[in-house]
Amino acid sequence: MILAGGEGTRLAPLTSVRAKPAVPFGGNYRIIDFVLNNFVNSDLLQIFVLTQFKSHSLNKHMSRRWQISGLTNRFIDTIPAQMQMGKHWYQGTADAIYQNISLVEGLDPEIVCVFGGDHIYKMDVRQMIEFHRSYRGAKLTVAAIPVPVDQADQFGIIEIDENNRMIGFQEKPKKDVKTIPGRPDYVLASMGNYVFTASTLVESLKVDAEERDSLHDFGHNIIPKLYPTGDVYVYDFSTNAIRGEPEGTNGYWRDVGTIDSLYDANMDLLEVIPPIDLYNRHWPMRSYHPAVPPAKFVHDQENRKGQAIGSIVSAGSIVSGSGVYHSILGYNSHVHSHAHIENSVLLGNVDIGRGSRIHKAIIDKDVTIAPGTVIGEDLEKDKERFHVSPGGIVVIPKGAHVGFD
Ligand code: ADQ
Ligand code: ADP
Repeated sequence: MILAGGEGTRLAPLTSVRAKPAVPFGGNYRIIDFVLNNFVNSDLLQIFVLTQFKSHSLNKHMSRRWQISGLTNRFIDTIPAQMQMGKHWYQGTADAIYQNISLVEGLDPEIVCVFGGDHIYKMDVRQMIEFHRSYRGAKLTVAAIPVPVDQADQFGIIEIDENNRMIGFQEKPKKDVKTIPGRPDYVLASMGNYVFTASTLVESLKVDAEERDSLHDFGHNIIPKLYPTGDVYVYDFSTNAIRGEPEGTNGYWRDVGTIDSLYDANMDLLEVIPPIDLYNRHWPMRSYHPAVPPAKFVHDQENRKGQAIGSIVSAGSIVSGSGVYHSILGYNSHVHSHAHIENSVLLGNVDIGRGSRIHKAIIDKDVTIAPGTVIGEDLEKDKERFHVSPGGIVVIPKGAHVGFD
């Protein structure tokens, strides 16, 4: 069960038009492709993707690339919120699963994975399931990773004993945070990925559904109630190993919940040895690819070079008489003569006019930038027109026509 309904308000304006898992990432991908590839490459192919808010873009993406159904018992089904249990949308993540519990019961599985749909990482899910199975009587296993203590209020914070058993859990604590023994600057954070023994999941959700003051949320309600039974275990994600990934990149996981973290994770892909290798043939990264021509780099009429350095350029793009540096260009990005693009992410179908200069920007799809426009050099001025993140990233919303007035 992939939870793909998050509103993603902190990613506005990119999420004003689409759900967070549908936000384009890394030139060719959408955020949800990472978790889906994790399951497909782990050969786990009974997948429900639960959607709720602003799901049109996500649905389109799912049906174009990820729909499998038909002759076998393998499927990826996108499930919209259907008010199965009365006239209300999903109250919380646990309620999202509860409202679809008949899908689980219909398959009568031994184990159910409940994973978030909005993180950038590679995980061989089989290794986590094997870990869960290795503990007799395990009811739930939660994947975890160390994060700096100043981010503790964004995550479920875990305490474990020497046998990987969960002995404490605080959802997004504001104070009294338990740091990792011997590492006072770090806490052990839940990745929001759960492997449940199926009977435990069904039972816990049914009990929770009856509780009036519950938020019906895994982090707030289900886990705190379950771990005191002594049968909840914690999987150290950094032990997950994938063949062909660069050395030293184990444990790379990014919660791209804010503009700055989304930007940073995109920039990570530009490193010479990136923490996520999109070119690893042992872990193919599927996504939807429109039928567009190859990327092209041309000299303009004045014989000025069109070039991209330290960058990722997706198909359909043309860089003509202009320079693209340390940037990611999504599909059909057209960069005209004399333009200069640096440290930026173009999500696709963007037209950058002649002589424009773009620095540290995220430009959403279908944007046209007028010739001679400057973005990202005077942030005070940019703030009058655009969203500028705390880290100084200028975000141009989808469909904008910039600089034509
Ligand atoms: P958050 O990510 O803050 O914390 P939440 O906003 O509930 O938790 O989202 C969890 C997942 O569920 C996301 O993938 C989101 O897209 C999805 N989701 C949210 N509302 C949904 C809905 N109504 N329908 C369908 N899907 C929905 C959680 C845990 C923390 C943990 C972090 C790790 O609660 O303990 O540390 O994830 O990021
Ligand atoms: P400029 O960057 O000089 O403002 P354009 O972006 O309009 O100009 O085009 C520059 C060059 O890009 C053209 O000379 C042509 O070689 C190439 N080009 C433009 N459009 C296409 C296309 N649809 N298919 C292939 N090549 C194209």
